[in-house]
Amino acid sequence: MGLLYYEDYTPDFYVCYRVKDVIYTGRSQYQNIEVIDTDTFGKILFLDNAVMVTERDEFYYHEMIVHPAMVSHPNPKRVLVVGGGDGGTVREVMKYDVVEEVVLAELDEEVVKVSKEYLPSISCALDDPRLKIEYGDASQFVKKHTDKFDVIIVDSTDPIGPGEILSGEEFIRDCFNLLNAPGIYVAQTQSYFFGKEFLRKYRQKMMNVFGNVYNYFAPVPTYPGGGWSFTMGTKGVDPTKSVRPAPSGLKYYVSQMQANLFIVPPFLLE
Ligand code: AG3
Repeated sequence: MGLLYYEDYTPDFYVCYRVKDVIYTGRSQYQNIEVIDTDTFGKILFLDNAVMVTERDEFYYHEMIVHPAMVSHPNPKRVLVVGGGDGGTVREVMKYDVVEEVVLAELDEEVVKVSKEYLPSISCALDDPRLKIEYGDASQFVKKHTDKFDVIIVDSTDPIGPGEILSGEEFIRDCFNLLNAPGIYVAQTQSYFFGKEFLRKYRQKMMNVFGNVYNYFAPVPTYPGGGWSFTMGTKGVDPTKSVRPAPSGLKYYVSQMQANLFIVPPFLLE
């Protein structure tokens, strides 16, 4: 079989890859960082044994965490990206000319370095002059910062280890306070098959803070469960209405999705 790499998402469900090449392995102050090469997915970035991005399927996730918010906000000039050190989310945000400034609040400088070195098609916008990178704990950043944002995108790791604090109600509230009106907050909220309970709790926190909550879903072939959830809260924006076209050349998101994006599958409604 050759060398195998796997992500053990639950005790009895693993996602496994045949390795063509191990490109990089290292340990930062915060986590294990690994990049492997595979035939089907190209290069894959793992953080603490969880797949963050692959070259071939990252577009589903990055387009879907970014465009639904960016097409429906009336004037998204300042955008905060929390996590997302690989740069994929920043790359999608930078496709809008209306964007004047993006702040990337990333915990781990090593993730940015490794992505720049080995994942150029994903990290390519990390040198955009509109970007400012703030390294360190994003939960502290959102507490201390007062200069507000129009859109906040939480592209975090799973809610265990370093990413855990980013799914707490306190963090969501600090983001709410840092958001302009009109404003949109959107976060990745895990597999909607395995993470049903997490999603239910997250929705409750959003209701407590924003008083509204919108869920939408997208396929991500390499994320455990295959279908990923996103959770959005807004201040004075109706996210079912697009007010600007999506950038041309996208591979998954199309504007026609927007009006029906927030339909929840019946098994999740109970
Ligand atoms: N953001 C984290 C997605 C979580 C994936 N979880 C997993 N494989 N267990 C990914 C960073 C992409 N910019």
